[in-house]
Amino acid sequence: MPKPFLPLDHARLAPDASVARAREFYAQMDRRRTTRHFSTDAVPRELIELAIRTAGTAPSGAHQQPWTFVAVADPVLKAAMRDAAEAEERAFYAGRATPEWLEALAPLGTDEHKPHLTDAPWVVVLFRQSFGYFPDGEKRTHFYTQESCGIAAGFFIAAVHAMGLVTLTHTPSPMGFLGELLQRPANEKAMLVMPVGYPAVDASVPDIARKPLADFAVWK
Ligand code: IYR
Repeated sequence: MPKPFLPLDHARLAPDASVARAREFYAQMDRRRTTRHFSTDAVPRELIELAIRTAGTAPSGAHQQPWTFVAVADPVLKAAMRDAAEAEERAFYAGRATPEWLEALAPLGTDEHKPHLTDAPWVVVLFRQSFGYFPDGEKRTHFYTQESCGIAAGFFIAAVHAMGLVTLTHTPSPMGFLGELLQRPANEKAMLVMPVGYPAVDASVPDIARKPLADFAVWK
């Protein structure tokens, strides 16, 4: 039996109010920067919960919501994640990465040291549920999980920024160690590691600019 539909809860804005809100939101998002330098200052769990709730409002393929956010505050676990990530990254920077890849990363100043994994008070790991289960335990195919989790990650990042915190989309590679350390089931694949916290007092960012609109928007 299909579920009944409900009326959409929507308040139409006057056109000038739309423009004002759009400008404000854009200006706020345009101030977001990725920094690798985190303060060790504590962040209340409620804020992380709100960011995860916000991520969970993302649209998803067949509304399957194929994501699991694991929020890690335990210093022992964070240290274990850092050790494992740095071991993989050492192999990456010392040979696994192609020269082209290393050249592309050079302006960002990344290397095998991942202090943010222990400095940030929270490390949130996004797992993609590549498939799910029906209530009777039968395997359930999930659709468009990469796209769905990518959108959810975007909402998470926007929520973190809106609350005055910073995050970093860290992609240790390969990520298999995360499922093991965090004891996730086989249907969950680690996708993104996002330390969350305040920036360090002396946090810096690379001197890079965003593309002009004309380079990424096409009008027909
Ligand atoms: N996973 C490595 C390398 C890396 C790759 C990309 I693409 C980046 O945008 C940044 C880093 C690391 O985390 O250092």
